[in-house]
Amino acid sequence: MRLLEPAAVILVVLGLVGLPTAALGYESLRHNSHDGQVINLAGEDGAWSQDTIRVTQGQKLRLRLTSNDVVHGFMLEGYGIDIDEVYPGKVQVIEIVADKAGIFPFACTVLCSDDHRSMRGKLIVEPPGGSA
Ligand SMILES: [Cu+2]
Repeated sequence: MRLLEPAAVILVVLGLVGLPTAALGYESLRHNSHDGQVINLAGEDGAWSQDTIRVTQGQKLRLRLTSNDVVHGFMLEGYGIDIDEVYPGKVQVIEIVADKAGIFPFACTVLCSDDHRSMRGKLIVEPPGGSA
């Protein structure tokens, strides 16, 4: 019986320390890992920092949206993305799986400047081994 007490204490300590550590480690890994493409897209002076994004169908895509001047919005047709909170100095993260092949327009949705209407671009999702 006396031999089992230290073993029981060790098991309890391992449970108390190990489970939270494993849970926190998993959460950290989940937030930081991204095995797809990461695109930084900044709005400034009536334009996005890039107007064409190209991915392969099935690929994960993380868009990190920000503004270098005023509040912008972002809408991506075909993937149900429509946000109006792209603030200067802050990053809005959108993640999609580009599971539909084709050409999907994106645009600013907040009247931000005289050049607002030119804040357009396209997401090109190419099927594996082919072109959209
Ligand atoms: Cu705009």
